[in-house]
Amino acid sequence: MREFFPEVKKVKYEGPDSKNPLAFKHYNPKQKVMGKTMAEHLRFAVCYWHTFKGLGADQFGANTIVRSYDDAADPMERAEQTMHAAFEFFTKLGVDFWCFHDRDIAPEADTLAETNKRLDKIVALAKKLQRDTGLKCLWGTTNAFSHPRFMAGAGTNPNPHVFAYAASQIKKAMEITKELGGQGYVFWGGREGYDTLLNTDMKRELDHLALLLQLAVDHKKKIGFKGQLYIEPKPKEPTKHQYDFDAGNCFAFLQKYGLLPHFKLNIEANHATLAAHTFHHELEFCAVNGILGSVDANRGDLLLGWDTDQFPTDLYDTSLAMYIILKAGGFTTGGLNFDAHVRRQSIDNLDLFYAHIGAMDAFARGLKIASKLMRSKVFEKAVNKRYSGWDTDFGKKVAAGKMDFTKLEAYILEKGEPKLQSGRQELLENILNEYI
Ligand code: XUL
Ligand code: CO
Repeated sequence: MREFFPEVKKVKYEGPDSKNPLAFKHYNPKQKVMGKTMAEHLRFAVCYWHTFKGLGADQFGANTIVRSYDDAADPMERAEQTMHAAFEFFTKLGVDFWCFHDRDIAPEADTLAETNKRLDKIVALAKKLQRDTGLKCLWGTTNAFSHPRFMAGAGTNPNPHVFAYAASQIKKAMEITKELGGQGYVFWGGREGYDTLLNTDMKRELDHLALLLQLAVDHKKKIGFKGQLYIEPKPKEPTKHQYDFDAGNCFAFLQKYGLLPHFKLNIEANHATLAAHTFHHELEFCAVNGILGSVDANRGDLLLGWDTDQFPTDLYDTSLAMYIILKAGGFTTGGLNFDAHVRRQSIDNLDLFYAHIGAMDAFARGLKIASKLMRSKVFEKAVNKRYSGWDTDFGKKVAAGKMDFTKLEAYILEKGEPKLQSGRQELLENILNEYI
């Protein structure tokens, strides 16, 4: 078999003192942390689109990256080579999962029937490679946003013909995800939003989006697909306003349309920051509402302010994210998918490895730090103390709704001003630094 990444044999754990840039310093897959191995906690996935199909192009210039698997003239031969290269990469890096869009793995043909035949061929190859390597599919998804037919949206398109096309694509993508044993299926509403309200019927678009998701739920049942469905919130890009703006928005939408029992969220760090939230805010919102599903692990750049999809390296982010994930009981079907791409100037194969190794180490450190926070209960104790008034007889009575306005007023008339307490933010931030 042709080797596409000959520069690297197998990335190994060498410990924090290693100076080898192609070794893990912190991610030791078999090391136990709070009763589970690091691999079981972190469930790392490589994404197909950025890692193998992203070749450095941006709005201002063409591809900068040349990959050896991309050299065949025939598009299907290219797709097959890319699949082989991908599994070589997954194996050398040592991740357990991968994620894909339908259109990443097989190029579109002239008709849907031909396109689906191409997909079947590639999926058979991927299935064989999964068997050979032990790799698993974390989730699949549909690209219903790149093709010009979807310029005005998929489910929210003003034209029902396009709605039907999107449905047909999702149908097939769910079927191949099932075929690959996918543990989940993601809906990212690529162009499910609007550029101007002057040409938009918002009510209809929201109803149609919900209908598309309901039809997907029905089809899932029909084919016996057991994976978890996720919605991935994002506030903008490519449209000015995306309907799945943030976790709060998705939660309200899912409740309104009775879809909540069928969906969890896939939280992407850079989407959180685009919505003017922190990554851990979005995770916490999901955790407290029981909709924390999976994570697209990346980061943005606050100075650039667009969806730069950089590899996560910030230990504050990874520690706080893992803290919330551990508090919520850890991943079940979800995991950490690196929805991130190397920079336009990072043109070497080695850069792909450095990027993933750094990100995996950053989350491994985050996991270790989070487990220490869990064990010491340092923040849990501080939070409990801050709310301890609610554990008194009076607090319990108020929380249970047993004190109406008149009784609350009588309480104040008798007791007067409350005693003020410090929020201790600076101290808590200092304590977090000690753990990091
Ligand atoms: C786009 C994005 C997508 C989804 C899958 O910003 O994050 O790659 O994760 O369609
Ligand atoms: Co994403």
